[in-house]
Amino acid sequence: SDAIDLNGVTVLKGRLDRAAQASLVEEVRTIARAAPLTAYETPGGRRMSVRMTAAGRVGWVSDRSGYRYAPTHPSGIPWPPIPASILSIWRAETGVDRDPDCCLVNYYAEGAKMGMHQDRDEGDLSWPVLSISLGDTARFRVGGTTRGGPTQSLLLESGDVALLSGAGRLAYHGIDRVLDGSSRLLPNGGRINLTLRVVA
Ligand code: MD3
Ligand code: FE
Repeated sequence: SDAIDLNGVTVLKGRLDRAAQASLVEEVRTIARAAPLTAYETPGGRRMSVRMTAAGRVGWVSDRSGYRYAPTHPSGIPWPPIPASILSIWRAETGVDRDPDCCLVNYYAEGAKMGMHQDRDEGDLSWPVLSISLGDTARFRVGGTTRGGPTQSLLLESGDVALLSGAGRLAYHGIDRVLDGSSRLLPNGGRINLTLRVVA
C-alpha cells in the first residue's frame, strides 16, 4: 500500500483488508457493549459531536472538571482489555516492544467532526501513536506544531493506518467532516477511528 507523508504524519493507504476491517468492527462492538460510547462535555461546557470509549489500562475522558486519562469509564467500570488482534497490529506497525496503555475508540455519526488539536495528554510524547480508520471516509487536516499555521488535508478511508511519530507526533490535526455513505463496512454508517497510545 502507498505511504503518504504529511508534516511527519505517515498514512499507509489501504493497509488493512476488508476481512481485517470487519473483524476490528466486531472487536469494537465488544468494547462498546462493555464500555458504552459517550459524548463527553468539554471543560468549557460544550458537548463533543464525536462519541468515545476506550480499551486498556486507561481511557481518555472529559467533563466540566477537565480532560484526562482515567482508569474507569464514567459509569465506574474498568475499561475492557485491548484485544490481542489490535495489540498485534500495534507491534507490527510501530515495532514498539511494549503494549499501548489505551486504545481510544472515536465514533463519528453523520455530521460529527473534531476540531484542530494536539495530542499531549500522554506522559511521554516520544512514543508513537497509531491510528486505524474504519467505515466512512473522513477529511483529515494536518498542520505543523503551532496553532493557526498552514495545513494540508487528506482523505482517511476505511483500512487506512496512520503512524504519528517524530515531528508528526505533535502536529495539530483534526477531522473536518465525514463523507456520509462512503463505505458499507458499518451497517448503520458512520466512521470509527482507533488510536493506540502509550500514556505512561
Ligand atoms: C496526529 N483522532 O483521537 S486520527 C484523536 O480520526 C484524533 O478520530 C482523529 O485526533 C480521528 O486524538 C484523527 C489520526 C491521528 C491521531 C492521533 C494523532 C493523528 C494524529 C496524534 C498526533 C498527531
Ligand atoms: Fe488527536
